[in-house]
Amino acid sequence: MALTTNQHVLKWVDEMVALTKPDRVVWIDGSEEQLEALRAEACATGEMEKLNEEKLPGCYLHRSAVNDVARVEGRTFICTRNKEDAGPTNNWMDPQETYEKLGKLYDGAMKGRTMYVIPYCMAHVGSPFAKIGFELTDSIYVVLSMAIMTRIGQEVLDFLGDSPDFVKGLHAKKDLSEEDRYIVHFPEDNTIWSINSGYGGNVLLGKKCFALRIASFQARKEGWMAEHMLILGIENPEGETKYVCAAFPSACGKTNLAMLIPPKKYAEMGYKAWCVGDDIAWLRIGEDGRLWAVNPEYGFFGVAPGTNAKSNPNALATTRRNTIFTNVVHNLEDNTIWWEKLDKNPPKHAVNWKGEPWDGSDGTPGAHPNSRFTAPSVNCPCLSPEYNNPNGVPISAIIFGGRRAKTAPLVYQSRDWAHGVFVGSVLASETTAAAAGAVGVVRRDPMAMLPFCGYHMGDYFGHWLEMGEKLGDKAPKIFHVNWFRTDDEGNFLWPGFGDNMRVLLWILARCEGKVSARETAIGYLPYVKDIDIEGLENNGREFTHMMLDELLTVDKALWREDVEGIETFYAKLGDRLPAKLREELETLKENLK
Ligand code: GTP
Ligand code: SPV
Ligand code: MN
Repeated sequence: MALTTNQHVLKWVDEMVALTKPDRVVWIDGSEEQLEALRAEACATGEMEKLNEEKLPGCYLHRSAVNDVARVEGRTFICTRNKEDAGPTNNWMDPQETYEKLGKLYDGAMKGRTMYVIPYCMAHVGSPFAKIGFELTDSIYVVLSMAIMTRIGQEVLDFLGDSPDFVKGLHAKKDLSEEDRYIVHFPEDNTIWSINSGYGGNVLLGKKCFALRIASFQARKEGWMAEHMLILGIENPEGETKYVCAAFPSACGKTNLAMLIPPKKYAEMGYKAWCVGDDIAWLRIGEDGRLWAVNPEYGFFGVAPGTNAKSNPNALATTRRNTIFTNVVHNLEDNTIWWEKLDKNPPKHAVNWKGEPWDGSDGTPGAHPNSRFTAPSVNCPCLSPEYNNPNGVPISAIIFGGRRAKTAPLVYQSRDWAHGVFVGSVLASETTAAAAGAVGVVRRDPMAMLPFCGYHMGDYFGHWLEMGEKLGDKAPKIFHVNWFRTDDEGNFLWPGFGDNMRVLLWILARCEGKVSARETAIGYLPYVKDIDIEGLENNGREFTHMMLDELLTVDKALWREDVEGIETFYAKLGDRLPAKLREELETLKENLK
């Protein structure tokens, strides 16, 4: 039975039912009884497996199809009426033609299946940031994942009332055909159509599809920002907390930084780190003129491999209850799970992510490199007390970062907002397993939004510049970090993880004008003495000032090579590239002479 009398919603649901022809329609009210019944059903059909209730209470295992394990950027489209508005970095199709073409794929796609109607809210229900969406799906895995990742159910419908202001998402698993897989966005119609996938960012439509692609489009129109950013609070021993946002591309360390544990020395001094969000930030200018951020999500969809008691104990703790694991190893010895680098003891009697018997002896990874956990935010031991503040948290610094074996130093600061926008716009990083395709190829990923910006990238940069003008001297300071510099053998030169706190403290000291810096061709870099390396080790060796010095060098020859890449990228954006950024590029070239 429908749970709303909103005619806009009912009419649309009727149309989608007529199109996809499910046997049944079930409205998700968000109640625990309903979700529990769905869990039981998914276990009965084999869609999920219940894990050891004592060791992992409320946890389930799911395996996606082996040809469906990551976002598919080549199959992701932005369908604006005018092709130019999607811009050269997005795939585009004509909206009318796409409705017709995909309409044929959806026709009868839910025959013999159940359509679930999920009302969900991104950001806190009733807050100034809140936006409502519906996802129609024929996957219980999606329903249960959305119930973790977003605020769902009756309270959302009550908040929507009779308003027509909601995002219409349609997802059908169909037959998981790769050729007919489409993740399609119609930003001018607030509509998302996803078909032939059952995996994460392709099908949890509140996440990348709504909270970034559709929301970035809305944000430009409405004067706010939707960004691929974590939000982290650092509390000093005096009890004051400063917040930073950081945009790193997929699988480049957002969840890890967001749940950072301060090194022992700092913890003893009284420093604390608080996680507000690990993937997406919605930012608005507050009444005080500062930039405020909320995490629109309600859970974490985190990378499993590499998560362990040393690298990220908070993330690990977050996954110990009420979590869905996707494509990890199933440890049959005690009906638990495992993934690479969880510990040094792969289970002897296990099933790999493909569902095959596995014991780790043949050298193949047991968990898919993009295997994930879907865990409720409330589980996180370092969840910020401000997480539920509907007004969000004020942001002191914005940090861009990528995976760069060379070129980018450990940290540098932009000269001002416009230069910071330039730094973000030329962000480059090695590709990862989070998206289908080659791994380890350096590509430009502006603001970590290349796969997620719902409109023309040149206009997006323009929007950033405009936000800076509005913020004026209250604008956050903009930085760039790189935890991933390597030596010639490919070893990381920086210990990373919790020790990234040492870099954050320099960043915050800069924001407060408490530390000087040296001006270089690319921006302000720390003096070696200003980053605390006391007690620091890397790869089992003491970390020295010489090592830090190397991480803080700017190799002009490498940077000149980088400039060529920037020029190629900028040329692609044509005349929608703001003149200001072209000037910044000229300044960089001048500085590198
Ligand atoms: P998405 O969820 O795809 O957006 O990824 P993310 O940006 O949240 O990345 P995540 O924190 O899950 O980290 C991805 C990978 O990077 C994991 O394998 C981590 O172990 C590794 N990683 C994270 N932080 C660091 C770091 O400081 N140093 C090094 N060397 N590796 C790191
Ligand atoms: C990412 O790829 O940036 C993710 C995972 O956070 S997904 O939700 O699949 O996009
Ligand atoms: Mn992400």
